[in-house]
Amino acid sequence: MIKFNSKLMLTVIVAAVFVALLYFVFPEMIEAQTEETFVTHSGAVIKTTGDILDPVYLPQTVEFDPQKYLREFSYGRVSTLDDGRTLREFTIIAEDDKVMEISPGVFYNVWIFNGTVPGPTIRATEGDVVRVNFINKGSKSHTMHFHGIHQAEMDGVFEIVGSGGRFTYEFEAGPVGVHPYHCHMMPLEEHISHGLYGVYIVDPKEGRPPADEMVMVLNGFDTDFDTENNFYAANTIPFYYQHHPIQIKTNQLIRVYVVNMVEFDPINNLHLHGNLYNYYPTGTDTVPSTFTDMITLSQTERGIMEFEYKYPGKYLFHAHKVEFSEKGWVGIFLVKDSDEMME
Ligand SMILES: [Cu+2]
Repeated sequence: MIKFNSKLMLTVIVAAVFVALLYFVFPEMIEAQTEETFVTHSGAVIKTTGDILDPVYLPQTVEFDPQKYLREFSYGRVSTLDDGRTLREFTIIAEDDKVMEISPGVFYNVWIFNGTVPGPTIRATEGDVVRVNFINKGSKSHTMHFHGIHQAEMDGVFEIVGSGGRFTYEFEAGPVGVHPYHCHMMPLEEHISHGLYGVYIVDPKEGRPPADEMVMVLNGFDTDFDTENNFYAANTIPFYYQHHPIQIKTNQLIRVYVVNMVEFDPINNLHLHGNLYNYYPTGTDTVPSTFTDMITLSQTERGIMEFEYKYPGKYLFHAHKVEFSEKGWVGIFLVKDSDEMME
């Protein structure tokens, strides 16, 4: 039999109660000063330093910075052809053996174009010649299939590029708009869901009005291979832009090129808080088709959103398919007064 020392027990209980009471008397001494509070879409209150919830980017994994990707455009190596047209040359390397930390502690074998998911945002002006030197460094066959207008042999479907192979895609940029590119090997679902996709923007010759431009690829990851996504995001890392709000200015035209690359789920959508946007489906027209705060996109459907915020503050944007936003597809625009912004 164990004999309890009642005097010792009483001392322990008194000490424990005293420590617990301290929390109510001096809560600021116990709570970390760096914490921020977020309210999730379901109303749960989450405290986080932000950084803790991001993947840790171990050295052996793919490094991807959603903040950098957001506003990074690749215009290629530019030269002028004999006929006066602009040639834009890109080199794209496919790999399929890398591991990325999708969410803290969750590692997934990503298949990548130029080292990241999504691959680089390729940008050209209507009528330019786009030349893509494609190198397959993967163990499987891969291709690049661009949405847009081009010759059949440049479609990246029947011209299979085996492991170690190369292919040069060349076509005239068009039509104006925002298009996806992706691998088109079978099983297609597998090659896309592992991450072989990116955005291809064709600007009109006359350009678009100046704006703070950004790219959002809506994607998801099926990390347990049951053909259902476990994570959703705008630009790969779940909840990233909630923990690191996208800073924009009041009365500044914002242009978002949005592309839905989610596999397995037939639809996705995008809802903006405290505002509405002009929406250009596929970006092929210069006149918006609608002024709304909510669009629904099927697989590879895409478009351009344009809006300005009148009032400063924090505004959510997210999938109104609530399951997707609860699993990571949610972000915040932090709108600052134009004169407060440091440039
Ligand atoms: Cu592939």
